[in-house]
Amino acid sequence: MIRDGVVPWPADLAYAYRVAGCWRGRTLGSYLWEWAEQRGDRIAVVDGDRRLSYRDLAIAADRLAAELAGLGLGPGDTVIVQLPNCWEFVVATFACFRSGVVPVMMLPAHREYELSAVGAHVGAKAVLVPDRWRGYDHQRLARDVADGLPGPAHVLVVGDEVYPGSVDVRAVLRDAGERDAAARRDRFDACHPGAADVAVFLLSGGTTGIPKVIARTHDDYAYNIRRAVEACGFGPETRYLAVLPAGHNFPLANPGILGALYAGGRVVMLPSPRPDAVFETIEAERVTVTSAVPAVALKWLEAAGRNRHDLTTLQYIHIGGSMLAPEVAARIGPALGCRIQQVYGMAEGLVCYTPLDAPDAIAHATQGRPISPYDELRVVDPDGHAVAPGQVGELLTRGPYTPRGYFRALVQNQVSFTADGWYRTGDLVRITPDGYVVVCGRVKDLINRAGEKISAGEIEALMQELPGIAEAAAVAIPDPEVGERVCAFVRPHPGSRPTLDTIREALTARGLAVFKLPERLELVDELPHTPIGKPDKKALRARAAGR
Ligand code: AMP
Ligand code: DBH
Repeated sequence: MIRDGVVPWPADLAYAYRVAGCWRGRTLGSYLWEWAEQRGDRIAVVDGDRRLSYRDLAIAADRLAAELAGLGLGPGDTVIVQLPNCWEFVVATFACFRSGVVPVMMLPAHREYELSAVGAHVGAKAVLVPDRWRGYDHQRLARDVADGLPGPAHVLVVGDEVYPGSVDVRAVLRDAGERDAAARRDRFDACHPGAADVAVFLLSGGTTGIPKVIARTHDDYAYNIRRAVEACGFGPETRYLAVLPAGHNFPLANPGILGALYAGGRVVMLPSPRPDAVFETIEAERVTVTSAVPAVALKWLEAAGRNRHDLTTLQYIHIGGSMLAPEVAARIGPALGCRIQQVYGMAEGLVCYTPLDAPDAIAHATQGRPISPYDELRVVDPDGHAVAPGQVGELLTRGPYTPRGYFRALVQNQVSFTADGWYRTGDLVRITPDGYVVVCGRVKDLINRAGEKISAGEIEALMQELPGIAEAAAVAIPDPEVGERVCAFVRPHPGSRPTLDTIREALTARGLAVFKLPERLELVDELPHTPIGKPDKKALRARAAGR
């Protein structure tokens, strides 16, 4: 069990959440065979030609759980999961839920820098990757990461070319038949984690160089999923298309993959948000709902005019993750023949949805209201005092699915949480008289590129280490396509002249994910500073936007 480093809810509140029925004392893995029994041959997961019934999913998950157990992994051990959207992702997630092994959900775009830092932080005992993905050798990456971890770690690979010494996940799952299924079921029914234990580790975009890992318990995540399912009207008829990276909280659980399964619907896994692939799949699989960040939705909007596919089954698109202009929001539905539900959410917990039947004024111009009546929201000024109703301020939040701290982050938690457990979202919002949240901006120092949060501090720390760079600051530049891009301001050492290419190469060599690389460079003789001597980001942002 993982307890050290997990900040618990106060005991009286935990009791209240149980009594109120938020926390039901069940693990996410405990649902799997119940579903298999009730829904049997109904299709749960689709990935290209591959179709898994609920029963297939339960058998496969237990088979992989047994493999993890055979490697010596049990309750409280952690595994880095870095898979594209594929059926094996769903199986692996439930294999973890069944066996009590905690998955750390990483994105396919992450590289050695991120995997190593997070792996060390959680003490990962295994790394699960595809063999290759988009021309990149993830198997090799996993090997390097595993070798660099403080303790021994296994490598598990989904693919056709698995190196000796790694576990061939497809071979394991080929062997997952009815034989022994009952015995495995009994085994993992008997040896399961507790509902108050950590079910999954999610990553936060965060604002510092340290990876911020969020421990979500079975109780809290199951509640989050259930409420999101209700807010979005998911049911047995739901066919959810997962195109955003599956390990992200939004497509994973809001309501996303886990919500569609919880509701008895079907999940269609697609590893690319490209409009043609998406439109084709919507038609082929009669998809009813999908989710997108604004940058992706914009691509679909542009492509809608030349679409030749039948999209009439599509009822809703959930859009969230970064700012969406109301005028753009208003165009998406008509262009694709569906409605939109805006979502304002965070891996740290709180999730808001516009109602299914919201009038356009709300669906287009607000980011919705919290999914739980037990969510607490406060909007405060820079001194921490509540602003007048309807005024803009920073949003603080607490609730039954918003943990009270990051995992193993005593120092960071002093900054990101108040003493009485409110999470400082770093977002500027106002709340309308009828309780809808409108996101107006943010105070935290990050760059939101197509919904991927990039910590300015992380990029700055890495640039600072490069020879030739005396001082560096990273800020967002507005961009019509992806919302924001990273602009680096660099004061070089005398006589040195770094270029955008050399900086990008050096950061890539450090193992940084490509989406975080600066896309513009400004060389300066002097960086502007704030009175306490930090780079003046406000001034730099203005300067960057002005060019
Ligand atoms: P993370 O903490 O990495 O899970 O990212 C959550 C953050 O994404 C939020 O705190 C917001 O800054 C941003 N975000 C999520 N949804 C929206 C939205 N609908 N509009 C604007 N920003 C959003
Ligand atoms: O950006 C996010 O993290 C996010 C956006 C929408 C999220 O976590 C969510 C919905 O659950």
